[in-house]
Amino acid sequence: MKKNEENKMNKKEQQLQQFIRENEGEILTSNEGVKISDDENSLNAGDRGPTLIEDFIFREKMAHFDRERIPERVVHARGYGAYGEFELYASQKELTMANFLQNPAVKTPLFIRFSQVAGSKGVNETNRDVRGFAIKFYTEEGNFDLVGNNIPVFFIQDSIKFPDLIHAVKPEPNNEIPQGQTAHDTFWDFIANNQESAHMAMWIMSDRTIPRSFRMMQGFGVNTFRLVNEQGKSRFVKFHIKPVLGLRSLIWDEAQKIGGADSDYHRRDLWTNIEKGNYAEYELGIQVLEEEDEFKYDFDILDATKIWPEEDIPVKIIGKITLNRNVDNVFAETEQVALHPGNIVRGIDFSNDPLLQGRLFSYSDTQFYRVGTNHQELPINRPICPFHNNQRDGAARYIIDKDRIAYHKNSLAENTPYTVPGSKGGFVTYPSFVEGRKVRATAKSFEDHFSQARMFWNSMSPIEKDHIMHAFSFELGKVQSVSVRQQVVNMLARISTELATYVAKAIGAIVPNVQESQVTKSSPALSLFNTKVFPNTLKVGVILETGFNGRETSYFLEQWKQAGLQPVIIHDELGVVRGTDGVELKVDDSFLTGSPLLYDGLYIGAGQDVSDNFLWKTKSYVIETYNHFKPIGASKLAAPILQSIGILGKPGVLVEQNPTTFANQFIEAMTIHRFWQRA
Ligand code: HDE
Repeated sequence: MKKNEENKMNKKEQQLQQFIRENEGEILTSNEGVKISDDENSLNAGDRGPTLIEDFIFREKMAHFDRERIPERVVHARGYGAYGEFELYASQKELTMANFLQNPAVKTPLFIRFSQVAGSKGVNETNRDVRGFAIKFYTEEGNFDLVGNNIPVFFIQDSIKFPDLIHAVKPEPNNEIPQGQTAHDTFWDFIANNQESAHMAMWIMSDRTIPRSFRMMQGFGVNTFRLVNEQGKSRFVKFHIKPVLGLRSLIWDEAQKIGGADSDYHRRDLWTNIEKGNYAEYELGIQVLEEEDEFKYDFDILDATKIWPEEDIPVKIIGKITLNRNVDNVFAETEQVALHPGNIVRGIDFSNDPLLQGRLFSYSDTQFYRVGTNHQELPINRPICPFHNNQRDGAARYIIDKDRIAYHKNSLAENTPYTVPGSKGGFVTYPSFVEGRKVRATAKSFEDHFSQARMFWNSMSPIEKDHIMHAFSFELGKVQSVSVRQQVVNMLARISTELATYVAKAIGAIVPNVQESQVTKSSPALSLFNTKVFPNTLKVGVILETGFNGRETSYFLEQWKQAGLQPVIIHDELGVVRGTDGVELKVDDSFLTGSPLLYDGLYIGAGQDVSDNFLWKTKSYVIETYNHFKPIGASKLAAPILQSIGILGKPGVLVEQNPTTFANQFIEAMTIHRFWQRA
């Protein structure tokens, strides 16, 4: 509990304290409390004889171990979480009676679990995939879960198709290949034959699905919800989460290779930065739509394959989320957390969005199966406000309800626990009007699958378009079925001829003679390059050879740290590296343990004499960094290395002339992060 030592505990942390056990320095016992004298030898009949069944110590230890795993989530299996809090900027009383959105002085504890959708629990973390962005707000009036993704739209419109989508994206069942990837036949077959996916397909082929860090990606509630105020007025709402550091992504070549260099890349980034006090920060925003404007747009506001363009319906920023504490135990907290879009509080309500409606069943259903009947009692899941009801028993019941009465209505306990009306804080469903025949049908207003896909394409910068074309070419290039490849190109041709032509050429398909979408609208907010970015927490690999300029390098390191960058000292071997002026620096990574993939930029400080090994390794680091468009800086003595590779004077390649100017120029280059002109 690092953060607690510094700050006062919030209510959730106080609650968790009761369940935390520390074992260091304690006597080893069984779960029944019996002190154990030997934990290494089973009880045998003679020292070469069989184990005796009476060995209760062995039996308990092994039986518990045999049951250590619970089923992994059927989707979003690999995930990583942290605690934090939400600060409201100003009361949202006008819009909602949600208790946690009333008073800016009250901080709401929360837990976030980031995840990958398709892979199993052990999948590498830089695969191209949607990232889950799910928040549990522990409000004073119960838990509100915002179970979102880092992409604002979804593949399908009706949740009954979710099992089909997931069967298509998961590894193919006959050979269980490929793990956590969309680059295979069944996935693209699904997309081509369920054309409502067209818009989402554009998003997942963009750089959004290979984020640089959980701390540098957006979150979206995706579904349309309602906000309801004290006067009973309801408005439609979409939730947004925007990272304070801005948006950054990996590039595809890098993402694939990082999978090998560090398959825990994202969790390591989050965990390490929180440990260092570089807390992850985001702002919570809402798009609010008056009920009377429900039919004002050329898309249906209940259709989860559509965004509400920010230029038409602005995002109002209402507060800040800070992740400031790592979990103590990943299983107890991150694995057992049960996030559910159906967990809403007074002041928030559902819309008729058919994707949301089905989700409301699925999450708690899977949690009853995955975690158990009493999953809501677990420390990570229980609310911070009092909770009382007549639900009883079930496997692993933890609470001991003392009362005789477990039914409603009763006279023996004066009908307690008692219900309260809306005016006293009871949850009252918003009485929206519904009418219609029972039908299995999709609304006509859900039929346009291509306009927003085209708008997304129109909104991309040339670099982003290039990446999307490349991503489609890669993914479809992995598809074996010529027919599926062609079907996807046929679909792309309805979005953009330029896109379809590029991809068709790359994968040996033909461009069909269909009309591309005529939509000319764009939404600048969709481009990754239109957010303000900061250099903070980016990593600079600092390669130093013995005899490097001690005084100048120390100055650079100081300046870069002050700008929020994280220098990592790299040398042939671990230990220390010695420079001039008596400067000695601790080596963080050797060429062997490090990798140019893991730094956001590189600086090289050479000495008068440069060993062949240093030259060789440095060159390979520089070439990889250059190919990934990242900044490269060099001391005067190291400049010949860059010259020998032929990159002196190229964009984002800086050689020190004057220490002060160089330190600053390098910070600017790190802020830019990618020098696409090199392409
Ligand atoms: Fe989920 N989803 N989902 N999903 N989802 C689950 O619930 C489901 C959808 C999302 O970190 C499951 O507890 C259906 C959209 C996240 O624990 C399951 C549909 C969005 C997480 C489930 C969707 C999401 C899940 C699996 C179609 C973005 C991880 C384990 C309507 C708004 C939460 C679990 C965590 C997890 C069902 C679509 C986000 C099976 C039926 C749209 C972030 O219940």
